Amino acid sequence: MIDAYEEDTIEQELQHEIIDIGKVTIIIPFYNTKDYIEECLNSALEQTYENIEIIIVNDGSNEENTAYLERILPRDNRLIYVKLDEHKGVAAARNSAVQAGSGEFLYFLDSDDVIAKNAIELLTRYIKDYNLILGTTKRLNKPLELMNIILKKRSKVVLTKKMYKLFKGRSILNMLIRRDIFSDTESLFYEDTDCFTDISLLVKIISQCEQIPTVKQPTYYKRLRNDPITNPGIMQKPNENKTSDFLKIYKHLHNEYNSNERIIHYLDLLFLNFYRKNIILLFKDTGKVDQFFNDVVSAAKKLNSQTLAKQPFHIRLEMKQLRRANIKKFKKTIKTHLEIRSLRQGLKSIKKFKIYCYRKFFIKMPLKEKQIVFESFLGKNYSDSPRDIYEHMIKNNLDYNYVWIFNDKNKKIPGPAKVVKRFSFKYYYYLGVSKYWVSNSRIPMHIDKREENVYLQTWHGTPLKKLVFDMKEIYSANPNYKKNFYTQSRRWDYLIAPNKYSSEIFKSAFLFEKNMLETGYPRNDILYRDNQKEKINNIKEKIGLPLDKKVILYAPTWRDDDFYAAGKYKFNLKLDLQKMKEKLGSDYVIALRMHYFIADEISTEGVEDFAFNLSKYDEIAELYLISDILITDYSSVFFDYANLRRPILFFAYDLEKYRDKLRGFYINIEEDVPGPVVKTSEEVINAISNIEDVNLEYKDKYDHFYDRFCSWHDGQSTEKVVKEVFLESK
Ligand code: C2G
Repeated sequence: MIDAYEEDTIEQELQHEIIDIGKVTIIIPFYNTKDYIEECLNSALEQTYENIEIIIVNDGSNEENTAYLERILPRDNRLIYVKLDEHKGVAAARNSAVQAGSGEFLYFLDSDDVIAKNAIELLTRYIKDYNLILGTTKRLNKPLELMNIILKKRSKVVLTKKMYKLFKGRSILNMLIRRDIFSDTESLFYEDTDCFTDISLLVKIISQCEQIPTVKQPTYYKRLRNDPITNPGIMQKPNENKTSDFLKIYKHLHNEYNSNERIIHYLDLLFLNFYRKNIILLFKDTGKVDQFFNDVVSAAKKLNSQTLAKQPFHIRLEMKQLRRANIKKFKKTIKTHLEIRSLRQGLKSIKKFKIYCYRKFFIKMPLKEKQIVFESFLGKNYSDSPRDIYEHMIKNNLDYNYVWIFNDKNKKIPGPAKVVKRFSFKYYYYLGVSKYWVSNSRIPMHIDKREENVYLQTWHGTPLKKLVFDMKEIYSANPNYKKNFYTQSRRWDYLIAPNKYSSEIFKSAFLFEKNMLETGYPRNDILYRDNQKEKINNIKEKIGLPLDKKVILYAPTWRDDDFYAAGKYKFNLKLDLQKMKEKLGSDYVIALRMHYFIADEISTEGVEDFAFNLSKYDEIAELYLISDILITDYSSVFFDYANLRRPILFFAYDLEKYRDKLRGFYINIEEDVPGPVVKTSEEVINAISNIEDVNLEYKDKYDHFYDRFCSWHDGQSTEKVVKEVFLESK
């Protein structure tokens, strides 16, 4: 039961000054986390509670990380640096820090997290005579300077006796612990596993505490490590490793505390929870049942029968079979369990039911060997390389059936393709039964492809801004970006590279190792084929642009940190359209083309005869053809536009933030791009008014740029791709 802490009385007694209750030892284990350590360390050093010591243990990090850490370690007599001679794991690192420390209180902080300045102050304020006090932990989901961390002198505090409720997260972070509840010689953390070593300290705590207060004000900010593939945190290890570690520590502690009812109850609940959340999923693969069966059996045999009796029927049944070591019956039950589980999931919503049908039925139906599903920019338009591939195939009467996916089910496109609405039943059906998928962006995570399926990923641009595994921090709406990207890109069989430079980057940024098609982009064939006055005028007429004016195309990209929700980004138009109209309106009009992630509607009010919002226009390549000048920022559009050898301006008003904080670039934008980098509307107007001078000034750079990024393009890229994927491999 949760009692209210005697908050009122305490508040009256509260002094605003900080009362020193003894030294706090803050323990930070460090293992190859150089990207985060400085913020972490600073947050510890800046504590408003001053009687602290900080012990940082370098747990055998590699040379680069060690050198970095030793370089940034500040000279501060509150800091103790312990260097282990080899990697021993977080438990050993923490144990050695506990030995090295002399504080009356212990506080554990991870080297990739940060604490609020008043974290220790709040905890010391409310610990009173308790052996331990917990703080509240939040997720660190933005760059630190953008986080609104509120510092308060006071907090609501609640007391609880329910140990499982408090410690079901199995973590000892963010709690102030009285050192003298442990004996001096005792080793606090179990060192024989990598994961779950916190549990060994938690059970010691449970044996010493009747009830525990929690400060409700957030004190600790936990980073979700964004790269579980190339740099995983401990708990981002594969489920197999976690399972064997969990079972090991569970059995070890069960033996050690077998006469302590409260601890056994806590451990058993942890085991049952872990079984339902992790082991069951691992057992989707029956090979894993064979591999882990004995280990799980010996754990299940330890369970207290009374705790087990309160579990749902199917868990009791599975535990019974495990305790009898009946693998045959267990496998059968587990199969039914998983079936029911996925059906139950499937019945939660229409969307989930469609996914259920996809996995259960559609991908098991006979494969249509001659059927291709196309999608471009997440179903938003009929465009880009998928469109060129499709049009080439129908023009050449290839013997295939075609399906196009759009958000708009009434979308009209040329040729015989069947149009299917994205995320409808038909969408799942066609993805399930068609042998080929052609897409220029990612197909959602939950659509795992069938083995025989061939997936051509055309991608959508030469990278300027860093991509996926070359990105350090992820500030976008989706914190699982890298993990999801990895899973999704494992499904790609072919990937198109527009130039040598991209081919190299795609290998590292996507960790792509399958078939790289070094053909150039199909989407750029049109720039060689249709670059003729008559065709250009036809497009202008179709759009409704005046034929007697030149066209400026403004096509910027999106900003990772400025969003309403995933895939729905904000955009603040910084170009002064009114002024541009005044200065340039007699010769030019401007076509505004927002990125497909932008949800904001761009206003052209007052300049309707000068500015045309073409954000919804299907094919940007047609806009390239009709424009005389391109203005962009960090969008990949300029790599394609350069095929036309027409002038490009870089309106990079937030260059420093974008380059240094949000993304980072592969090339030096100030040195390597084929046009001027400008920051204000005045500079844009000035450059356009003197465009001939700009052309002359950038001629050499442009030639060099063209050779490096455009030279694979000759108008034949589509044909090469089709030949490779749909003709040669037949
Ligand atoms: N695009 C567009 N209109 C814009 C910006 C982009 O139609 N205003 C289209 C172009 O085809 C462009 C593609 O979307 O090449 C990708 O846009 P980027 O701005 O480069 O951004 P992003 O979608 O993040 O892709 O390797 C390239 C990167 O993946 C970038």
